[in-house]
Amino acid sequence: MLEYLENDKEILEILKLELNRQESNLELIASENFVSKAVLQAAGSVLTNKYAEGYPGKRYYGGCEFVDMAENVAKQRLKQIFGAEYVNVQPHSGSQANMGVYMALLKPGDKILGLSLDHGGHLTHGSPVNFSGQIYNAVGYPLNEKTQQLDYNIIEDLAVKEKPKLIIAGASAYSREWDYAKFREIADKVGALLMTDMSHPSGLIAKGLLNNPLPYCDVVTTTTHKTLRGPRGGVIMIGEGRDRENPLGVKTFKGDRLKTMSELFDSMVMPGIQGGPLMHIIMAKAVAFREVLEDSFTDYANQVMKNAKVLAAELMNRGYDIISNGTDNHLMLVDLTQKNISGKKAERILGLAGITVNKNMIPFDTKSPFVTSGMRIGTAAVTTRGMKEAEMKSIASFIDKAIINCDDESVLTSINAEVKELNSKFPLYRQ
Ligand code: DSN
Repeated sequence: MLEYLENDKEILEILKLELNRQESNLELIASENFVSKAVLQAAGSVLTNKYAEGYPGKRYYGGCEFVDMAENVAKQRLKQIFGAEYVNVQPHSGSQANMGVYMALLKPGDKILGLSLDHGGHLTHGSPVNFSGQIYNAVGYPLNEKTQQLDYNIIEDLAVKEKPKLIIAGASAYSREWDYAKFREIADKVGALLMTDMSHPSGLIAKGLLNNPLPYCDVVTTTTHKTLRGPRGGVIMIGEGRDRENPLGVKTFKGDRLKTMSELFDSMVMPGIQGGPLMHIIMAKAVAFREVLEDSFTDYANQVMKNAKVLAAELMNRGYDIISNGTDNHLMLVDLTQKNISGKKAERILGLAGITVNKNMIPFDTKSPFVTSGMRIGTAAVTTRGMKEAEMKSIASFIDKAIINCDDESVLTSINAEVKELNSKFPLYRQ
């Protein structure tokens, strides 16, 4: 496909550099993955040309008969994956999906309760630097300091004290399972709505390897590009039998008081917060959803989790503290305090060794978010390349060697060569 860029050498060169980076580095960022060539083809298709504001059968533009078909296929496949009664596949991102939900259900100033950002939560779950913390009155629940895990007593006590309108489950950097039934119980006790943002583990939930929040929540959002391995984007879902009357009586921008949550979500995503949907991305979401429905995706998701467990165990064997002592999903948070290196420096020197991670705050971190005491590691992308337990052992040893020799550039360069050698056995797009 690169031949069409021959006339734009400047951009062609940048694209080749990025392709080469993805092929030759070890991608351990927990929120990233590599899409199939089929997803790439749909994302790069002529559907990018089409304006389709509205929804299938109710658009503001002519010529939408075929993009309507693409959106309907995406919706039907997504419903099948998670057992959803209602889905909206138009949000451009996870943030847009969450914004659509909040603005549909809440009024400015309403209280929301989500996992604190510095304990693994997400920006859009109430961080003061994000719209969610500016428009709404956000309270964060912490992890238990001793177990470094969710503590339902703490969450319940906070919910009782704060009486939020909306409780948010889900995280960006939390490696353990969620008890959605317990969250439902807490939400019911205080009369709150319950939302889960399952962006990180949704691909694992899709195959029944982790608890499914849809039967317990009023609404569930996810991005489509992490463990779900689709194009960048977001979706909103309501589980079977869970759509209900506009719970808090919020009105649309037009002043209508819509009848149900699903009507509110549709109206809030478009025209409320977005204009024309990205129809090429919606078609790419449909392609990815079909891949998720295949049996081979169960093998993939299982391997992602096995790989994460092995990588965590191998790092712990080498004296690394893993927050909560392990992982139930695709990621782990490494506390680097004992290794006398900050997350910032670890990210930089691992980069020199050809290993891509992100610095991350650990619960009760004493360092700033720009420095941090930890790093987050995920196995979704390397598993897509076909890597298994043996390669996880090599990766743990590369990481350890790089951290031990963090000030020795020649060692980092030699690890980089070993990383390239390993990756050459697991080609991505060049096969
Ligand atoms: N930036 C994503 C992550 O890394 O988890 C979430 O938005």
